[in-house]
Amino acid sequence: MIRRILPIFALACLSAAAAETSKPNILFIMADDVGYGDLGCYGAKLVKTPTLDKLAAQGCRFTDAHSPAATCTPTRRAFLTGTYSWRQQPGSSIAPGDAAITIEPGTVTVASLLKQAGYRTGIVGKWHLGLGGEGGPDWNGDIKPSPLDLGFDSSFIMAATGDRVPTVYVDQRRIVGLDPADPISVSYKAKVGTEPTGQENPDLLKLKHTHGHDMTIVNGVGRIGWMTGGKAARWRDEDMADTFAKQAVKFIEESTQEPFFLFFATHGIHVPRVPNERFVGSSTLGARGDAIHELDDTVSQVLAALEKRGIADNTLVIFTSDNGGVWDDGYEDHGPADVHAMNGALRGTKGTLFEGGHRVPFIARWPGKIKAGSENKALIAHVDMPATLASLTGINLPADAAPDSFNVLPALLGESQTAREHAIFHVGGTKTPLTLRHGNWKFMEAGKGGYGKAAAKKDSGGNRVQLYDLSQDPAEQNNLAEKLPEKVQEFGDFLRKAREA
Ligand code: NG6
Ligand code: CA
Repeated sequence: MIRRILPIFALACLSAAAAETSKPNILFIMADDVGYGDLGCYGAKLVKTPTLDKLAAQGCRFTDAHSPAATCTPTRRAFLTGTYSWRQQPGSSIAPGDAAITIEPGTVTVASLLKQAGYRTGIVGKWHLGLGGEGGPDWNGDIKPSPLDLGFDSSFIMAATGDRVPTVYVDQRRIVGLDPADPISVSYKAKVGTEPTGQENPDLLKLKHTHGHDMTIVNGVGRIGWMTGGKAARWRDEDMADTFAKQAVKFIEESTQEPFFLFFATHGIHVPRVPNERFVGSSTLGARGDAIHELDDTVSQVLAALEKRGIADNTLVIFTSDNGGVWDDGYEDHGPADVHAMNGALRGTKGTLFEGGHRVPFIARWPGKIKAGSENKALIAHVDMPATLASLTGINLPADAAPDSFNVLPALLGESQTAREHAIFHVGGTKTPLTLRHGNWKFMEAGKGGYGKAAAKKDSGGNRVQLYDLSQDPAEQNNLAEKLPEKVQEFGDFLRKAREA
């Protein structure tokens, strides 16, 4: 597959990196829907992100790092498995909240590799990769398979997203605080129980939806999907960021015997954006801006736990986002439009093939190993983490594992300003158009793509073949496809071959 036809320079990188192995703690923070322009250190002026700006000042800020997809589930699947999610179902598109597990137990993951390297492995936060066997999870019993069957020793998660039922946390294999006398039932097909819904009882909503999200109301917010029961176990959205931060801190505090790997997947700043009371009104950008402030605070709580244990110098911290920024993703929780360039100067949003859909902030700090205040232009993607972290920790990837994962360790450590020569992205699905980055070229297949409002506006990237030269045209304004048919042919062939690999 693709890794086996790596250009020579990348093979050279593999051997260089393999020589330099060590076992720092690894804290991988994946935020949700944070755009390329959403942080102070990436140019934001109207929100304040002092913790993340300091993290960047103490480490490296990547300017061409990508989520493998422009939505959540396929990005996370690719990050964990090192396989592009457009290659296979399930898990190539946004998963419903009651989906069965989308990664087959036993698959090599970044967690299973690090476990093999002697790490204590944990996940805290948003999972959104399905749970349970065929037919989905048994919400009232042991939830299996789960992250615990994919290389994680410890797991405190929400099943999907804040806007999807069931609105509960899962600790190891059980729903937290579930009263057996009030079992949960969940459906994505039809209403269950008699609880109010956004569609039938809009007067009960404290946060209005703009599209979708009109099913069961929990905590004054209409959700995707219906649920009933489990009253005592339901979360309060306002406490979610703190709940996850506390669990991340607990994991760090308890990991004293071995080095740890923590996949900390914040829900911030995904919809519904319902930040804690102490952040409400803290920005001039409405709930979306307030949620960015809350996210910065979440990161500060977790970084403080490293300091408290005196292990910050021996911890590789990565902060990134699972896809680009989006303004209205279904609720009136965004504030004024057009005053904050959430994806910087990039075109497109979450759910599109343009750079704004998948070029994301990526900050890496490892004191003494990664130069403070540095910047790196290398093309890298989350799908590279299995090969990269395996190399860092001296683990050999099995031949058939993580086929799309490149070892980008030299770039991560600042020894190189190049990494991948090419990378492929999609929005979601296996039959939707792909987009290719090849050096500074950006090529998009024709066809229906995109999601939500972006698709409705036909600004999703699909529908026609597009070719941009990002070195001259970083905002993808000047489509060169008609002028350069030979490039269109070359890159079209490249993607056709990649699909067959
Ligand atoms: C969409 C939702 C959107 C968000 C997204 C998943 C509607 C109308 N839109 O289907 O609100 O939940 O799925 O986001 O329901 S992601 O970041 O987890 O991929
Ligand atoms: Ca997301």
